[in-house]
Amino acid sequence: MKMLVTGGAGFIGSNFVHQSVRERPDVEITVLDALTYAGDRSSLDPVADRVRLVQGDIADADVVDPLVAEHDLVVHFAAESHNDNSLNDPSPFVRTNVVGTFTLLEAVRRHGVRFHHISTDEVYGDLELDDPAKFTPTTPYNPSSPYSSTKAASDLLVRAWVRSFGVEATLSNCSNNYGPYQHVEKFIPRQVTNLIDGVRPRLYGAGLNVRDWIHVEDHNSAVWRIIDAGRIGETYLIGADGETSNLDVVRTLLEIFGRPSDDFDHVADRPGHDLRYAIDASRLREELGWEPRYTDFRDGLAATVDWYQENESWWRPAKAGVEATYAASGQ
Ligand code: NAD
Ligand code: TDX
Repeated sequence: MKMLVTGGAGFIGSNFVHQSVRERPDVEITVLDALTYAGDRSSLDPVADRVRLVQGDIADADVVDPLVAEHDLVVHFAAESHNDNSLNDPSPFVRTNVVGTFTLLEAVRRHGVRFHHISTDEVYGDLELDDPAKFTPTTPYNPSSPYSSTKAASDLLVRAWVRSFGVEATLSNCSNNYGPYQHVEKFIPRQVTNLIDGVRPRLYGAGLNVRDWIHVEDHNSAVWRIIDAGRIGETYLIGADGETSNLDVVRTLLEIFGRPSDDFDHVADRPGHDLRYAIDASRLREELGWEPRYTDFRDGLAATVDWYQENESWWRPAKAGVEATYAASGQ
């Protein structure tokens, strides 16, 4: 099988490529990635001999169409992915997340190629802290940020291309991922690399916001279950019952680094900051028999800390610039 992975030089996409090389020796892999600030060619170094990397924009039909035509399956990770950036400049989010997904859909439609669309739980908006409900595949869409609204738009395009044109697509909406190769702009790598540098972690607002953390390897094993056995046109929510407040994440990191539990700073909150995300993954677990492997969040975090300690050359070049941008917004 020939598989095209968009965004395969980013955080989740590169982990997906590594996992696929390990576990699917029969799959030929091409990565299509624009290598924006968030994409890093070196994230694919360990598998470079097994993967073809094409640098290109998913919104450019002249690049996308002939490449899609050569493949049997497209797994679509490429996106502008950071909420804070989307508040500073939404424009690349509309282009990549909406126009890029549209461009890919037109190509898979033309060439009859199977498509899997990677999306986020943020399309459902947020929940109150004490709400017993979790997101399910029928929760109404209610995105808050430019990032999540463009992801919501992309999901709706995929659903419409399935219904109107018979495109063979599945969708998955996952909760917050953590693990190796995540950009230092994101919450966990930012705090881990701050702690390595002897800088106090930075919590937005009171830090009571809850995210439903899942290890990136578990996200990607679920994506493969859906590709293998998911029903065409269906949406699967991916989550591993990992609800944790930002404050508790920071306290756990401080404990791993042997620092006092109050050794952090509160900084300016994110405008429109979603309060809580929580995933009900029962369709994935019951229909497709998927189970997460990383069930102990502290162990997964400690392994992630080890990875950032051992791979400073990977993250160091981006660190100062990211911190300068945060400093300009009081964060
Ligand atoms: P990331 O920002 O680390 O990686 C995105 C990749 O896409 C980068 O390699 C970048 O170069 C590439 N890219 C950006 N614009 C492009 C374009 N126009 N053409 C081609 N390539 C382009 O993001 P991530 O965290 O790995 O997220 C991957 C996918 O998973 C996204 O669709 C995101 O919405 C979704 N998702 C992420 C999370 C999370 O916690 N990070 C959770 C749920 C869903
Ligand atoms: O320095 C920080 N301090 C802080 O308290 C940063 C960078 C973040 N935060 C908070 C904001 C969020 O409540 O931590 C939480 C997580 O923040 P991010 O890592 O920016 O993730 P989030 O906005 O929740 O979105 C992530 O999960 C869903 C990914 O970036 C998205 O791509 C994915 O769709």
